[in-house]
Amino acid sequence: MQTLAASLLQGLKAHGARELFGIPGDFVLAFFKVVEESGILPCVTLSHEPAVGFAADAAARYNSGLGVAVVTYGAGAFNLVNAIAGAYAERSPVVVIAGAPGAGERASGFLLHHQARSVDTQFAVFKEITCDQAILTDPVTAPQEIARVLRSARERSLPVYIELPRDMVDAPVAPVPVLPRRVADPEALRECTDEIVAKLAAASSPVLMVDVEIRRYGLEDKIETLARTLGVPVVTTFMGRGLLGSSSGVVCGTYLGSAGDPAVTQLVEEADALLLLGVIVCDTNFALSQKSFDWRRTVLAIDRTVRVGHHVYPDLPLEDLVDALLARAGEIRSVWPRPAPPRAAYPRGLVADDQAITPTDIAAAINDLFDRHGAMPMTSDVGDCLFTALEIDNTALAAPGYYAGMGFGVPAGIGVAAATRERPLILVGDGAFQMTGWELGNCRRYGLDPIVVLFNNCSWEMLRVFQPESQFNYLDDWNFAATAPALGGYGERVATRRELIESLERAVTRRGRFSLVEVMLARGTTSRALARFVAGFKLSRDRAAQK
Ligand code: TPW
Ligand code: MG
Repeated sequence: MQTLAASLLQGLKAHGARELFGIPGDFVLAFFKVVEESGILPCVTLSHEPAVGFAADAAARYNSGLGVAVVTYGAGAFNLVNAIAGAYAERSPVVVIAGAPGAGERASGFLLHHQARSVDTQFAVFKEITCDQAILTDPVTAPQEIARVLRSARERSLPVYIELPRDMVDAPVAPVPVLPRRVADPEALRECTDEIVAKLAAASSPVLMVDVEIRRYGLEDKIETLARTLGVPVVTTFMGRGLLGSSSGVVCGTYLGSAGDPAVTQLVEEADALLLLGVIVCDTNFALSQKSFDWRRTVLAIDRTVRVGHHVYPDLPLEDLVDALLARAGEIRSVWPRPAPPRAAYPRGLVADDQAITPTDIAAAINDLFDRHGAMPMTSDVGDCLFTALEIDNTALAAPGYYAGMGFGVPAGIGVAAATRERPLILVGDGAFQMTGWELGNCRRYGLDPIVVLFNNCSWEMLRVFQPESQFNYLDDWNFAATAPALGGYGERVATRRELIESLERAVTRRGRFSLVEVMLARGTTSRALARFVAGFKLSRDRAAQK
């Protein structure tokens, strides 16, 4: 027997969690005490719960494992809702551990502080944005409940919710078991694989498109082998940008319909068999498509369900499907007659002159930086920085390309730094930085030193592209670089290409504190991808409105 708090922490660790992110409060103080004193998992505290959620989400994405967010009841947990909604949408397995009133308090008849409507309103809200939940009120069943919920998080790669009433922290309980993963029914798997193999064998121009689930389930190496064995061209979705980044050149590019690289768009839209592995079928991934899906030519595997043409196979995990396809790859014609398209050429070789900076210049400067010093793991916020990331080499990236929650970039980068101990490069706009940039103030005490490239156009530029007539999209010029020293970092404001190159170089060579490179951009200077994306998005919205 050990305490429930210790059992929960050991259980999290046994299920692959490597650290916690959180903010304490009185309903979770006793649990935080166990966290600190037991040392079972390290804990990073941040300043505002949205950042806790983003950091835990990014840690899960980078580790292909569980992220953990620990918050107090009500005021803390409700602050986490948006980040968990985003993690749900983008299939990131974040475990929410929320403090709650103890049994005696629940029965007291008082409204409790931090309570919204009923005592269980918090649970009801999280039920909507998590795939499994447990309220740990019974020491006998708690270990099994925790095990079930953590298995759900891993199996479905979605957030889960564990509520820990504060009077339960020290309850003696058994250890948390690790339940085995539920595998595919062998007959269903065989039938499904037969169908896919037949479809591929009959195709003359198949394409493999990958999205985030292949990372969530740790399948990138296998997918690379599959793609090479079959000789099928691979593209990522917009949301899946950065996948297979460490493998040398198996990815042809990122599909973004009319806003993307025309060669990639043509490849996808003219494919006579489209294998979508772990792909979120959402508007940011597909609304800019010139053609609607022809389901007869499409295989879609997502959320433990495989759809082959019009046949649907439930309870069929992607891991099992990929293994089965690998085992059968030899049966499929391995080289299709048409050559793979040239891979996207990314801008490089930025000239150090006194010209003003454009978003493409930032991409070029970062590509050059990576050439000189090696690639860094990246996170990006929403805004033109994310479209600019499409012009940076296809290296590891975590970004909310579908849910599009602003404020993700900086805390996600902190999460990546804490979880991987690698040094991340964070891309963020001025509007998004206004939301969560302050979190950089937490880097110093954890010895984290991310490099932040802040795209300061004094504008909600992406919205201005949608609706140029609106004055509210003009933001003031905050002097972000000047705030960096107060937050324990270095800040430099750059306005010319020479300054940009030199500032990035200084940032890389200086270690131990965060570096903020505040890049001044003229309003109206956007990446080409952003302009084309917004135009295409508006078109598809108007088309949908006319239906
Ligand atoms: C939490 C809506 C999408 S893009 C954008 C807004 C307000 C402007 C971003 O400004 P920023 O970047 O960061 O300066 P840039 O390149 O466009 O200038 N609230 C949330 N999420 C979203 N997506 C919005 C509002 C939005
Ligand atoms: Mg901006």
